[in-house]
Amino acid sequence: MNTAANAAVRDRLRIAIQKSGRLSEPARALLSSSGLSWRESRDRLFCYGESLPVDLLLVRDDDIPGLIADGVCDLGVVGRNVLLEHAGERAGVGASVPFREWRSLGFGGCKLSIAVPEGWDWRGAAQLAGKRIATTYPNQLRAWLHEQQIAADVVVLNGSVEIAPRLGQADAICDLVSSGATLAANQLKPVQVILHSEAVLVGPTQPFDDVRAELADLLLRRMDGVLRIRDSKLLLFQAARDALPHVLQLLPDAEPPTMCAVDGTETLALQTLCHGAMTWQRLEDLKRAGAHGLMVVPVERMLA
Ligand code: PRT
Ligand code: ZN
Repeated sequence: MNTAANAAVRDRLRIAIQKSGRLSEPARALLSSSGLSWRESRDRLFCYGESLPVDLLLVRDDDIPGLIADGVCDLGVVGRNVLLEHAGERAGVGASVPFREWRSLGFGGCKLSIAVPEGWDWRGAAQLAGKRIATTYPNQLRAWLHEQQIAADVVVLNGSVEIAPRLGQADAICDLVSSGATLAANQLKPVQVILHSEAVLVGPTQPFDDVRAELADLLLRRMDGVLRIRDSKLLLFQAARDALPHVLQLLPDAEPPTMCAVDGTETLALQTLCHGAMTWQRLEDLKRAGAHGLMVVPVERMLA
């Protein structure tokens, strides 16, 4: 890649996200909740940032680590599985790994797992010794086999890994699983997770040394605010002072509350940010413990 040409864009931040696929909509939603907006180009590969000098490049997810390594993009949103596979590939040929995970983003969750035919009586990883395992993630599979001190053949495929055992290409597979329906449809069962994956924000290992540092900081602060309140609600209620310890015991996922006394009484009015789900059941439990006037309020933005 021509890094000299890229030097001309250093006053703007460029983020690579998946053009179309599982991560593209949630990645866009997260970035727009963080206050970014764009003007889309006609070919929809490049979106020019309007509210901030932060542009989007829409690409295949597998290209994202390379684009960051080459300095074409500054940040990216990609599955941890893809990031680690590329890191393993670079490390395998003695190249440096100039990118790393900056944040986990809480969507695109799945597991990179070993799966075997349903008929196997699975007793542990040692059973894989001498077997052929088909995967599109050879670097992570080899690293895991090495860690487990298992000698097995890694069969590298580009896709449709789940049919490899039926075609006689492999004895087992190592692939991404979310609901498990694809494995079941192919008479396979997951037996061993080798990576818990989700979408992550990837960025360079070295900090930026120009205006992009401030832009990246601003974006991270906003993203942290969005991620923090994603499932959070503001809870308002009143309780008698002596009922408070019991009520607060039921709120282990809440921030320390702000409290004030209701004039001339032993009652306190409280507000607190709760990070877990605020179900009817929880509200009824709180009421039984002495809280009243309970109100659950959605939180739109938060800046710590
Ligand atoms: O075109 P491009 O290369 O950009 O897209 P892609 O086809 O490589 O990626 P895409 O959109 O399928 O997935 C993008 C990312 O989503 C992956 O890298 C993972 O980080 C994440 N993700 C989350 C998943 C899944 N869940 C998932 N279930 N990626 C793939 N799958 C596959 C799984 O392997 C199975 O074959 O989806 C199928 C259905 O899964 P089950 O278990 O629900 O049946
Ligand atoms: Zn891909």
